[in-house]
Amino acid sequence: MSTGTTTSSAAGRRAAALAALAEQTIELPSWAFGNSGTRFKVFAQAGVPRDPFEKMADAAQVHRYTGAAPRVSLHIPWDKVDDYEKLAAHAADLGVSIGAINSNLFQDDDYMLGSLTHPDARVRAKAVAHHVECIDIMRATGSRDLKIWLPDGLNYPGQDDLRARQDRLAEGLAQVYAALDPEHRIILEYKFFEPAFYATDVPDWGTSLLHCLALGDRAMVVLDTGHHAPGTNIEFIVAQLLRVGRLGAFDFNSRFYADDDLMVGAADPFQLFRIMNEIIAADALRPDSGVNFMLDQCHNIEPKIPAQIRSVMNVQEATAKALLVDREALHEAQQSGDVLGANGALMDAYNTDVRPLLAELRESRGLAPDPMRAYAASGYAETIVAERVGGAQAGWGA
Ligand code: PSV
Ligand code: MN
Repeated sequence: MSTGTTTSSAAGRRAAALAALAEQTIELPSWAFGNSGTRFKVFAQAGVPRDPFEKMADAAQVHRYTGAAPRVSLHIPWDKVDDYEKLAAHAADLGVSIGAINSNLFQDDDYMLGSLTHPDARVRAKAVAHHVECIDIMRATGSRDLKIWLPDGLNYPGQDDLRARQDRLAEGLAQVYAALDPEHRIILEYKFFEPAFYATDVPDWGTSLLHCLALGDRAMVVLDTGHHAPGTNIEFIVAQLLRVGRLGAFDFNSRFYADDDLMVGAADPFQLFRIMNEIIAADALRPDSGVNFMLDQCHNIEPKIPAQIRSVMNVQEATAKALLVDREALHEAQQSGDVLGANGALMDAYNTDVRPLLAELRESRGLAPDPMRAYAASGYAETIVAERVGGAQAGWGA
């Protein structure tokens, strides 16, 4: 990144921020475009895709107006198709590519008591085989990341042996890891509760990291921002995982109470800024840093394509603010014990209105300055409502 200006001046930081933002990419989840809801109700929306090909078309709209969302994660079996090369070619025609492949171990009756941790070896073998199938899909689609989130856990003390489940998990993960190609990675997500309420088998970053360390260099932790107890200092976890080179990806979303899967930056934009501040401080925004910035969201009551556009913009805004932090002033204040000065350096950046900067970035790349307005004016929403009549809409379980 050569800006020709030093980052010690405000103009230099602005120029450097523009250059870094131009390279930033955010991966979209295919399931954000399907119908979703809570355990109380899934609301169907008109125009929702009926298959993964239509999901790609909707995701491509988000990329078209933001210029920052060129990859789409798939969830298997939700996104099962007969011909994955054809799906990848369709994505490429639309200007996007296939990102992470998510295994799904939470919607098969066999997995009621666990998948890779299940007491029955037959069920564990089935879970491993599902991952091998996902790896084949990675080969056909050119995907790098196999994202694993296990719903495994216990509802009652004594229900199963906590330690034996960790051993079974380690064994199953090792089998999956052995099936990867050299360019592939496992990214292992943690979550402190739900669907299990007493004990989850991968509840926290420490457990995920321990399994990743045992597996090898190509196993990394996924941090889903909605998967922590209220009040958790998430940016500390980010800093710690970056220190040891094991932050593989984010699943960005917002939460007010549990794993709400709301739009990232909607509940706590300051937390998102603090997270991105750790990313920038560790120089981990670079496309080759190994951190995959993904969304994992569901739009239950709001229209899905603009909600994804808004989410990408929210990540860009938090990133822009973090890029504008005067790191020299911050460092100096930290070194000299100037508590208020250090805090002020962060708050000055956080309180900057970066929307003009991002509008300038978009215009310099031939995009409309306001992606939300440009999408609304495009008529795409009306077209899909008119055209997507009949068939079964995609959704959880579809
Ligand atoms: C689990 O809550 C999770 O965060 C995992 O990433 C799943 O794949 C995803 O949600 C489904 O939305
Ligand atoms: Mn997630």
